[in-house]
Amino acid sequence: MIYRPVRNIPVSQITPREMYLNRRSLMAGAGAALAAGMLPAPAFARLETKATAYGADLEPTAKEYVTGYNNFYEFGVGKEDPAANAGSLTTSPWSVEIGGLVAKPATLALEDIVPKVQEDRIYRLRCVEGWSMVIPWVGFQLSDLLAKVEPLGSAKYVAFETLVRPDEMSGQRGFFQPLDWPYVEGLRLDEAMHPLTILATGIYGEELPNQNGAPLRLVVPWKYGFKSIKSIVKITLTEKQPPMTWNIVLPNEYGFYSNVNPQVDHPRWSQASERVIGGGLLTERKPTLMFNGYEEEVADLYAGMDLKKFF
Ligand SMILES: Nc1nc2c(c(=O)[nH]1)N[C@H]1C(S)=C(S)[C@@H](COP(=O)(O)O)O[C@H]1N2
Ligand SMILES: [Mo]
Repeated sequence: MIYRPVRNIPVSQITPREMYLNRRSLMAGAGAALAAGMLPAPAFARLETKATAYGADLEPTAKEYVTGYNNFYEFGVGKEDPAANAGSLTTSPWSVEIGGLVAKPATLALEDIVPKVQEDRIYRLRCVEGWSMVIPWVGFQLSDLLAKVEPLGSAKYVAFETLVRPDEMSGQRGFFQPLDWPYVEGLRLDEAMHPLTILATGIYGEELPNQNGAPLRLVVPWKYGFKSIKSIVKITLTEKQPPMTWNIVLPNEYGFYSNVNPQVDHPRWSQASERVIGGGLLTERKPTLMFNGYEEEVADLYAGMDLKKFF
């Protein structure tokens, strides 16, 4: 995970909250950005959503940063690579194989997974590299999907896998491979069932751009961003703690829990503060909050645990 500064995004391109909430001004903003040659052209379908109180007090990061500064190694290791390369991914049709320790294993088409009306939820995203954004997701609780397949009493964890498709994922081609594919992640079952844990299909009220993990990605807002696995094709309920990509690569640096914690530093850098993406000055930093600001909601999950040991 290499730190690279945001480039080529003038302050004039920043999309304030009111602009994405108002379709007409959004289109005007996109039009101006297009004219300036700043944005890719695809028109994203509007999703049917209902408002929620999640993140009502948060100011979303400008869309250009959320869709232009990404980590998605399947499309390259640079922050601008996913936006440049992910357009080639076929996201429809899409299905997810759900199995393991469940009563009703199934391969479900995306249409049968996603509720007709989803929720708007604004969450903080804190990357382990030390930067953060605020993202207005469209999604639904992972617990709703898991309920459909009926987890067995023996299920203790949930494992996730991203698509492997070298012909469409440029970062999976070539001699140099930064990671082993598929990208894999996992949660404890109680973390997966927590109401804050969602599967997202959109941002800013519209379908996910491919670089953000279309058509279906996990969002676990109290954990470092790499837990929020993109473009999911497989979900498996397990008894044992499943492997996770960054722990396989660097086990001393990235643990299974990876809860955002300003008191537990990364071996190579402090996690006490974060660089706010789109905060105006590239250097703007703010203190990092325990569990990324979701302490009240999730602290109970870790009662009595040594969070330095279980990092
Ligand atoms: N499959 C997959 N999922 C992934 C990644 C990845 O490289 N591959 N990167 C992770 C990291 S490090 C972060 S910070 C978030 C970034 O999500 P965003 O680009 O939508 O902001 O996605 C996570 N999910
Ligand atoms: Mo990240």
